Amino acid sequence: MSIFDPLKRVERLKKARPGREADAELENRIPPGQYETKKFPVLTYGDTQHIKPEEWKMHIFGLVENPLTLSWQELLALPAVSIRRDIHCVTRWSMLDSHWEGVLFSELVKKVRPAPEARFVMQHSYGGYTTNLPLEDLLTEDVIIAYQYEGKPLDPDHGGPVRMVAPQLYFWKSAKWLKGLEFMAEDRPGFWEQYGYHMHGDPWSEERFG
Ligand SMILES: Nc1nc2c(c(=O)[nH]1)N[C@H]1C(S)=C(S)[C@@H](COP(=O)(O)O)O[C@H]1N2
Ligand SMILES: [Mo]
Repeated sequence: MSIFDPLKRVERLKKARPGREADAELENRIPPGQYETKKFPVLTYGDTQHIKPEEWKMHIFGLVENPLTLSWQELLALPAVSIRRDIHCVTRWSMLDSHWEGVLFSELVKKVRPAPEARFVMQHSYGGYTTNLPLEDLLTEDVIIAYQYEGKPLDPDHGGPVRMVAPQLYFWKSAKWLKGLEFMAEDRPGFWEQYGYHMHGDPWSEERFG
């Protein structure tokens, strides 16, 4: 495990100011308080997980009519989509035009059929990380369960073999090494949310904490 105390990390982050000003031309692309990075940082609390694709499984459970366990082969057999989107980390970096390939979350939703009372989803990762978000936010056309980044298999550091990519929210809402999607009626805080991160996390309205 990491030597950093999550609570201390959150306290430090709350005090931090943007290190640099965002480029004025990028005003419509870079949310307030963010700056652009060209390289793709790795942000993991704890250890990188090393999961072989043939051992990877994902359980979709909770308030669904048809709970499902997906293998790597089954995931790859579903229709693939690619997205090109900007991503924003609450530690203030934004990376533009990242290119991902995977399966639309809404494709999986069609298979499991959420119960009418399901309104939130908890993402569960290998290694124990969790993060929660409203089901509504996951149903947009560019939220994918990703297995490729820039045309290559997803590196373990970035969550390979399979991670969530929900680019419209701060990137902590996109679990790496995804192994479970739990449909819930009530919202419940995930890992960082328990230490004060926002339950929703929209970067445009700076839903960082609270
Ligand atoms: N399982 C897991 N998923 C995670 C994290 C983590 O520590 N563990 N960190 C989150 C945070 S804070 C961010 S910004 C992104 C970082 O993804 P990256 O390392 O590919 O840049 O992953 C998110 N998903
Ligand atoms: Mo982050």
